[in-house]
Amino acid sequence: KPISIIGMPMDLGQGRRGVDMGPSAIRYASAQSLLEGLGYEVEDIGDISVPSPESIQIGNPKLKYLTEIKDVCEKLSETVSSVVERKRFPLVFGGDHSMAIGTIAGVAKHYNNMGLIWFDAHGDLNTGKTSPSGNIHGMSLAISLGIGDPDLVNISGYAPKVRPENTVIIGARELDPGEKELIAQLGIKVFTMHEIDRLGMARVMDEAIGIVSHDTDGVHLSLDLDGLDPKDAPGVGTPVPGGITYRESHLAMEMLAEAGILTSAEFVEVNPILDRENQTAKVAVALMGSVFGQKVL
Ligand code: DIR
Ligand code: MN
Ligand code: MN
Ligand code: MN
Repeated sequence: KPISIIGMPMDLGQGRRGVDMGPSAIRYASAQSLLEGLGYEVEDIGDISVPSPESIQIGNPKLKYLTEIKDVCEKLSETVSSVVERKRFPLVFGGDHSMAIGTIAGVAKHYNNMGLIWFDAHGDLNTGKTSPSGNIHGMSLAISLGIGDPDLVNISGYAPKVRPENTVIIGARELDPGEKELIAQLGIKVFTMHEIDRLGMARVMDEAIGIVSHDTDGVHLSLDLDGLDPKDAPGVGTPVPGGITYRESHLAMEMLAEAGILTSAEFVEVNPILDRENQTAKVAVALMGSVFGQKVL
């Protein structure tokens, strides 16, 4: 399938500058030529326009930059949706994880029942009530499940976007109290670092693929680079030690490629300002290679 790249230079969903440069950093790491080398037809649609935090007001401290995040996620949703309509694979570069609200809104309306893989050190299952930070990047999975601020939950005019039984979280190692409650309440399958250590990534991915592809007609991958260990992906705003290794993450992507289930993907939270020589964008691009079928032999 042909691929359409979309850049989302979003940094309003969290507190550290520089993640708006993530899409540029990923392009600089030669994403497009790698994918073309694998035989794909690739177009780059360019960036969604996002206002800089200096030019706007924070607003409600429990839902920082709510109005602007809603507006730019609506725009991203429309762009992603038109890519799906054109029978192309949307591949979105970020940008902080609040952008997933827009990406998922744009893809999920094209499926009756979409599966979702949330690869992250965090749950992103807070709401304005439970969030310790007020940062919307820590709420984007809850919002996609229909829980949280109605303005965000109803982006693109429908809710919820995905169901908890079709959602898996992989790599979690830092969850807030409200997020743990929501996981128990909704019954979301979470493969924490404990399960990855104990079962191994191969078995975790077998189970995860089984869950997200059961009775679904599309699967979205939302990959937060902080799911990886900070040694392998240092250029992220909220690093948490003890993460998924470079090799484990490749195996996960290779198994997704083999399963052939993905219909859209986003690579988020790349912050080149906090990075060492663009290592994190390079890892993101290498993982995209595996997602799109690159093999050693
Ligand atoms: C934290 C951090 N749970 C919050 N979340 C992050 O602010 O809600 N998500 N960093 O990726
Ligand atoms: Mn995240
Ligand atoms: Mn995270
Ligand atoms: Mn199912």
